[in-house]
Amino acid sequence: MIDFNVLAEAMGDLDEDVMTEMLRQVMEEGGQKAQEAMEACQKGMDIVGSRFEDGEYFVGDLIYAGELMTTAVDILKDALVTGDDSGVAKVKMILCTVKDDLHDIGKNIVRSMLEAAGFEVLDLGIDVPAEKIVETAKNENIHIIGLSGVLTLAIDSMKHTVDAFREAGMRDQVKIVIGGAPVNAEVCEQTGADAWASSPQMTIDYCKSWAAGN
Ligand code: B12
Repeated sequence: MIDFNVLAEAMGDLDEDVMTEMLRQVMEEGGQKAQEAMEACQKGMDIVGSRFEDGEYFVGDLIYAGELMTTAVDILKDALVTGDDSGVAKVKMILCTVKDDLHDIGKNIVRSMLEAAGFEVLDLGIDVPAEKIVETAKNENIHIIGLSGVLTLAIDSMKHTVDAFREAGMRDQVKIVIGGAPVNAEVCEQTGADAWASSPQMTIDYCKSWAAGN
């Protein structure tokens, strides 16, 4: 029986040994609890964030936490994606972290999951200005855009990106999904995005429905 509170604490304590051992156990037991394990790791990241705010952890600890999260996803990946990839293969989409934000762990997780679900993901990286996203969508004829950001500042950049599509006369040709820690329904409305998602699976569901023309 896996105690997910212990897993969250192990991530918060940056205890790689306990964390990887518990994640391997999840996979050895068939992987059905992979999503719960992922959520526990994210709770652990919140613990890391609070300790950073309290001055107990430093930027080096944040970087190490990021590496641990990437390890966690590598272990759980095969069990995290559900559903088939029919109808999605070769549908191209853009994914990036918006301007002024350098966080990419969540984005990379979402990219891995979208690729595993069959999408061709054009990852524009981090700190990406609105103009570059619009230009790429235009040049590559892409209609699905995923914007990631974890800083509060990122919300302005997301809004700016949605506005840039409108100003380019392309707003009704693209579907935009936003995600990242500060994103919720209110932020979605505020930015004018089409949807928001808090997990890779939610993101996949939106993108699949748009790829199918809905
Ligand atoms: C790791 C980390 C870093 C690492 C990032 C490494 C990297 N390669 O990404 C480093 C050390 C570089 C870093 C730097 C900084 N950080 Co930092 N960081 C974090 C930390 C601990 C974890 C973030 C993370 O990766 N979470 C795990 C991922 C998996 O979660 P996620 O991004 O939310 O992604 C999930 C969902 O949101 C969703 N999702 C994500 N993207 C997308 C996209 C789409 C389209 C969709 C649909 C869904 C989706 O799916 C993902 C998987 O489930 C957070 C604390 C926290 N609790 O979030 C602070 C945090 C975000 N950082 C913070 C700060 C202040 C900073 C710095 C300013 C610190 C400094 N003084 O230098 C700099 C900022 C640099 C910049 N301009 O961006 C603050 C932000 C405060 C704020 N409200 O703006 C936080 C909240 C810490 C804190 N509590 O103070 N950080």
